[in-house]
Amino acid sequence: METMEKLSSEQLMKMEDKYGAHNYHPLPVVLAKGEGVFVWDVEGNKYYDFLSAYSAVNQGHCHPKIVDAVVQQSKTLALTSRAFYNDCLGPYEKFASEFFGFDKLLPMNTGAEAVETAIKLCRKWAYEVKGVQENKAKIVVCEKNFHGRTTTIVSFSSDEDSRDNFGPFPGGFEVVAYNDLDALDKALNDPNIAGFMVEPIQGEAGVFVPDDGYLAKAYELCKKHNALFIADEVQTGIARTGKLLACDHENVKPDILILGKAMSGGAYPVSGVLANDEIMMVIKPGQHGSTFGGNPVAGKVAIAALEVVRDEKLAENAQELGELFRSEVQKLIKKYNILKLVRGKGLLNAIVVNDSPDSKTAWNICVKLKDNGMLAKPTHGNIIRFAPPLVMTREQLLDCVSIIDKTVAEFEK
Ligand code: IF1
Repeated sequence: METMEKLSSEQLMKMEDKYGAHNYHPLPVVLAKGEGVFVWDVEGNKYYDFLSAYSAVNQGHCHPKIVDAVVQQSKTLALTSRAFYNDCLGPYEKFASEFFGFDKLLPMNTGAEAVETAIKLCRKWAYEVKGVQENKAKIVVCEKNFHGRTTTIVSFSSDEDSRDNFGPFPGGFEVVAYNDLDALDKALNDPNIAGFMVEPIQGEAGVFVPDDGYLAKAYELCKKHNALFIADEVQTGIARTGKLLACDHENVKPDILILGKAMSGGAYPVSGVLANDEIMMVIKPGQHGSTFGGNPVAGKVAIAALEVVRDEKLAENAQELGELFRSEVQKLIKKYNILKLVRGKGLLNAIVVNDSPDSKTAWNICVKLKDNGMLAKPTHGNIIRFAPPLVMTREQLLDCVSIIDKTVAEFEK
């Protein structure tokens, strides 16, 4: 048995291949250390991280304040379950409710669990408050959505890989085109509709930013039809798009807010839903829960992670550096045929490569970016997502733009 400290990247990749389920196709790099915007592989090569664990590491890798919160609480009291009270949950619930401006928080662990919680909350509100016929509630969702990987959530996915051969599926979802208010209005015009769940920017689909005003008008349509507006901000939230929440760009206050990922800065699985009492209080004791949901470590980590976002002004930084990134990449698009367009908000951006969606070009560019010291990964086909930690400096961002420039030049025919 090889001793752990001597294993090379090659050996570690082979070990994962032999002993791990093949549910991912990672870029061929084995990371061993992270600090701020940087990660290092097993051999000590240094990279800029332009994925941030899919926007979970907004505060930068191993932020000392967040790590300290994990360590201190883990040494004190890690898990009580909700069978008993603990001295961390109330302060966390208060902090998060006030931080985002809602009456209450229902704490969970992963984004998918928070999405499932929002679905249950919305349906229960529909039956007990709106008066929808029992078992007839429907939630409107968007084509090309990504809300997680449970069987209920993938039941309304338009992505075959996410959905196929995982049935039979529960019903209760209507799919409409994203960024299409007429389609939404028609779908909401059904007395059994409980709510509309939407990503303010569709991340996995390829960083699709809807038209200005889409979220605000969608919210208005929900009010018109007495349906709940549910914002899945698991990926777009926590300062990623240049505001605390992507909904803030349009001053939309969701009826149910879903958060995850950077709620903990990537140090620990923390997620949850926020809502006001007329919605949140439909859940009574014993009707929902989770072993780890709202545990003491999660509470302390989340407070630390959110304080970092506030104190280090990460939303403002994301806004400023996002504009810089898109304007610099725009120059590269003029320079290279291989680059088609750049889109995004704040530091959630994507570059679309000028090639067919099933080409390997985007992947090959990412492998070359890796060799040049920068880690990014395609979302689908020819779209590469660029989402660095929000603690990046202007100089570091410009350094990365020059890495993209140098790398893309090698692909210019
Ligand atoms: C994977 C994608 C991103 C999310 C939104 C809920 C969840 C996610 C908007 C569920 C999670 C992750 C999941 C991870 C890769 C990543 C991802 F490529 F899958 F789609 F970011 F775009 N809502 N997204 O983006 O949260 O349960 O994962 O904590 O499954 O491959 P989770």
